[in-house]
Amino acid sequence: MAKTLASTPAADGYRMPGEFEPHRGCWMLWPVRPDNWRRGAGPAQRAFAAVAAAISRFEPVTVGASAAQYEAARALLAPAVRVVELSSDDAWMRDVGPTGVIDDHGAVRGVDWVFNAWGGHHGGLYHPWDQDDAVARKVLEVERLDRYRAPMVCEGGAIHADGEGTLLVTEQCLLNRNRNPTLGRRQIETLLRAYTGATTILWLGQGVFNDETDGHIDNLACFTAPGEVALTWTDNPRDPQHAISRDAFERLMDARDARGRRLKVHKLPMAGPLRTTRAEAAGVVTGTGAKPRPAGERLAASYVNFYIANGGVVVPLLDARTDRAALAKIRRMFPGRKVVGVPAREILLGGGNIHCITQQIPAGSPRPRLAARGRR
Ligand code: KQY
Repeated sequence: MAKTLASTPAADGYRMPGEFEPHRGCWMLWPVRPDNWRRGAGPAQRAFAAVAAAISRFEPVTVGASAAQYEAARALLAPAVRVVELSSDDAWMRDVGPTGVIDDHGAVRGVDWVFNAWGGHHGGLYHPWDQDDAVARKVLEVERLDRYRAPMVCEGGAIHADGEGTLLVTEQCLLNRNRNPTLGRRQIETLLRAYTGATTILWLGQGVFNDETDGHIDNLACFTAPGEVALTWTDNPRDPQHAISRDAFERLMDARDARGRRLKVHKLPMAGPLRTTRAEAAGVVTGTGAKPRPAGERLAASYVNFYIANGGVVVPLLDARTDRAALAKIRRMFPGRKVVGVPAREILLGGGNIHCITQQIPAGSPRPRLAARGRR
């Protein structure tokens, strides 16, 4: 049985690695909710299957599906993709899955953050969310990895690590009263350090305009390597995203990471602006209490929401006018990795993108020191 540990990753010598470090594999969930995914989630399921197939070219992929959806998921997913029965309230594995942490001896453990559907009863996106909150623990059990239950609300999409002691976050999300109303900035920093092993927290301000997660960092900016950050960008001063990205750029240019380095920032132009069409909105069931998805709403489309796999990068294709330029830029950011685009509008319509629906498990083993001792 995977153990739940009472200590913290930092106290035990564990750190959150960069996503560009080696992975054991990737986990996803199967989308179903008809009040989030149009036309009974069929188009989204095909998009998720394409993402899983793309990632499985680089590393093992596991998809969790409910008992009722198991056969449908198995039929649509590529044979290389493992399907396991796993209950959830929706399909955002980045946020409900575990954050992997590793030590210097190759041991892996997982952090299980408290999840409240991006805001609980104060702006959260659906209710209930108890099955989502149980996902990280179940994934760690399947992976035979010991677990830390962090005493704070957080989501995997709210933190990006460089693996060398620096964490990138946004104030809009992590200081939001709908996450941890009794904790101030200093207390949140203390918990982030304890549960990710980071020593330096770099705070950006707002996330991508109209991002329903209260501004997750994973839609705005991410580390592409230690000392290097990709940032969603627009040159259009009339776009509300312009001031957000400019503020983030200035903070990044002023920052020093945990090793004292200045950051190199890669500006990645945005798609669109993109909006939900009338036909798309009409396909979503309303009146359940989940966040409505009206026609005309601006979508928080960002090419930064890519997944870095072993030897590859899987990038959302969002807009025929900008996809080619975005792919070319991302190829320059990741020399030595194969960059693959996957059509992702259907994922975007549900409120996130490829990074939001995936969660890597770092490479390593559950308890290598014990295993080594056993062999002697
Ligand atoms: O940004 C993410 N990591 C998740 C997006 C969740 C959207 C829920 N509708």
